[in-house]
Amino acid sequence: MTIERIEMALLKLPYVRFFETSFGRKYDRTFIIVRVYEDGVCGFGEVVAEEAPLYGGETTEGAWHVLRTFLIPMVFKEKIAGPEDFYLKARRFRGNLMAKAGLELAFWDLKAKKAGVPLKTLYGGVREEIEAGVSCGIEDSLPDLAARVGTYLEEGYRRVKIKIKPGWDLAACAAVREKYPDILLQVDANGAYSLADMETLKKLDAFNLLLVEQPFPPYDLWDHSKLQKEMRTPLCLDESILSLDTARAAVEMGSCRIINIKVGRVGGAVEMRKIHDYCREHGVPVWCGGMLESGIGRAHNLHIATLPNFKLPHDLSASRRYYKEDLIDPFIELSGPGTIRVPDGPGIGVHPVEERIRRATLKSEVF
Ligand code: OSB
Ligand code: MG
Repeated sequence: MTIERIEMALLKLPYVRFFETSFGRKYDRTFIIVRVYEDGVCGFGEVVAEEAPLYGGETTEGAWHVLRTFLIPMVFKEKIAGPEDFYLKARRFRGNLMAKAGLELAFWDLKAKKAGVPLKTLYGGVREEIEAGVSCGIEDSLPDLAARVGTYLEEGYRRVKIKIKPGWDLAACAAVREKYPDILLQVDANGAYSLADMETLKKLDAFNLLLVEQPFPPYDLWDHSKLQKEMRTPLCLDESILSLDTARAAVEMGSCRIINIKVGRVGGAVEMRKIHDYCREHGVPVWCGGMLESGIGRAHNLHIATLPNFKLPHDLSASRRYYKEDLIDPFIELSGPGTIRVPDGPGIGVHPVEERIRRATLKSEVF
């Protein structure tokens, strides 16, 4: 491969509705779209870093700096031949996993488009349809939360995740369970608790949850292992799992029984597959998390979720759950009750609409 051109754009898109987590309430998302060109074919990637370093340590402006100063010059100087080659050569730079993933994913899309196959074929995906799920933010009141869950169920979702934080946990679960005793339900704390909250967290066992996601901060693998021993409900790690090595440490320590894989968080699809394969060999199911991506990042996630050990419903919802004007044509929709059909065209299989990208662009740069 000889890459002719790389483009980066910083975009801002308003959410259809605010999204509140234990980090706070957000009304829009700022993110980077990366385009890689070869022989007139364009591969698209999305960098999932957010404006503020709350979920992880990276930021959009930091990722922009790392891409333009280190990763993109490396691609041209070292004649990067494809995604695996990029992965190996980019390892000399520490961290900055979201920046690396955005560019690596553009290489994957390009490679699949040039081969004329859907991206899932390169990954070894095994299904045409994936199990959708919806992530439900913190609301102003418990009745608002129950109503919001009801709306998503009417739209066809079968699995609901609710965000929790100290003071919005047991009562939130009770409010949802009272109205919907049988739905597939799970919770996500985004690291808002500590061992001092053990007694509250243990009470989550009463709500028949699929899993409890990331109760403690990212680096507290050991404390997660102590909590898991005390709980019947499986713990699932998100922020803590940054690589195959952290996944292996978490599984060996008993810090979780399920892993949420986000391709951006782990630095790209090569590392994603290593984690996937390790978990498969050790009987640890995984599922695909989301970062409220645009249709470009979400299409990438759909292909990833076709791998065999992606066994629980994902944080993958229809375009209209996130953005009024998603960047892609056609929009991603539920294809049946609680499922999404994976696009079967070449690469990610969806068409980013140039005009919509341009309208949302804050700045761009061509290399
Ligand atoms: O922790 O899973 C998370 C969104 C932004 C940052 C972190 C998380 C989330 C979500 C949304 O829960 C999942 C989605 O994209 O639907
Ligand atoms: Mg999470």
